[in-house]
Amino acid sequence: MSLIEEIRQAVIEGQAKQVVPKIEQALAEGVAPETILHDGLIDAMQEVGRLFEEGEYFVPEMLIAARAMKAALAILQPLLVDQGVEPLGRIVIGTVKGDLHDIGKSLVAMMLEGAGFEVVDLGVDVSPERFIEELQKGANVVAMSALLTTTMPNMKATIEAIESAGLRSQAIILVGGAPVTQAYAKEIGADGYAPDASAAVRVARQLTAK
Ligand code: B1M
Repeated sequence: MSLIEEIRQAVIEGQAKQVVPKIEQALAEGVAPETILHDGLIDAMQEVGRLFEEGEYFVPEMLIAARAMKAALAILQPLLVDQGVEPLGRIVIGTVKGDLHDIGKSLVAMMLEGAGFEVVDLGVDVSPERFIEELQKGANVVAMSALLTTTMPNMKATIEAIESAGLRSQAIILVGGAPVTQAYAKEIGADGYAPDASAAVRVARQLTAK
């Protein structure tokens, strides 16, 4: 089994203590952090989702795998971000109300920060009011993540609340997350959509440069 496959397997099995030294070994052997992230970690979470769908995994197994993934991300974080770039804008990011998935959102936050944005990460289960508070404190981009089809409508509710607060013209709104699509982003009146963390950086750069 290749080292990447071992890392992938350890995340699927939720073995955080094994993942960390294996990643350190892979890095020492010259494997690119991006390869570890995509082929080892993100791929492992896809498999965890598949096992959950097929009834082989339940919520506790998903949680344990998520913990291993987070331990792995903590090692990769300093290696994945560019250093010393001028702040490009202030982004408030969060997973929308009712939704507790934080890995994808945290990855997007980490990449945006690395690309030179100032990032305020509100975490998960974020109400429209919390996003609005940060806009009032000077954020100019609202980045929302949703992983559940049942919580996607809270992106729309947040945009409507921002409109009602009279802040829509000051806010660039970016959305993403596994069930979210470009068409959905357009339908709810978001300014941008990104399918993954690297695309989120590209789209945020394009929108803030306008
Ligand atoms: Co949940 N879960 N989960 N879960 N979980 C999914 C999302 C699911 C697809 C699994 C499945 O059925 N195959 C399914 C959703 C079905 C649906 O709605 N269509 C599901 C379910 C049903 C649930 C519960 C309802 C289960 C239950 O209780 N019966 C429950 C809901 C809890 C809640 O939120 N209220 C639940 C709970 C959990 C755990 C807490 C156990 C755990 C989360 C732990 C944590 O985050 N700390 C968990 C996990 C781990 C998953 C899976 C397995 C993995 C998610 C993940 O971390 N992926 C997931 C299955 C899957 O995704 N294949 C699943 C890795 C991550 C890097 O990818 O988050 O997609 P992702 O982020 C990507 C892109 O989407 C994008 O960039 C990221 C990086 O490339 N992106 C953005 C994300 N946000 C973005 C924002 C942007 C731009 C891009 O701009 C702002």
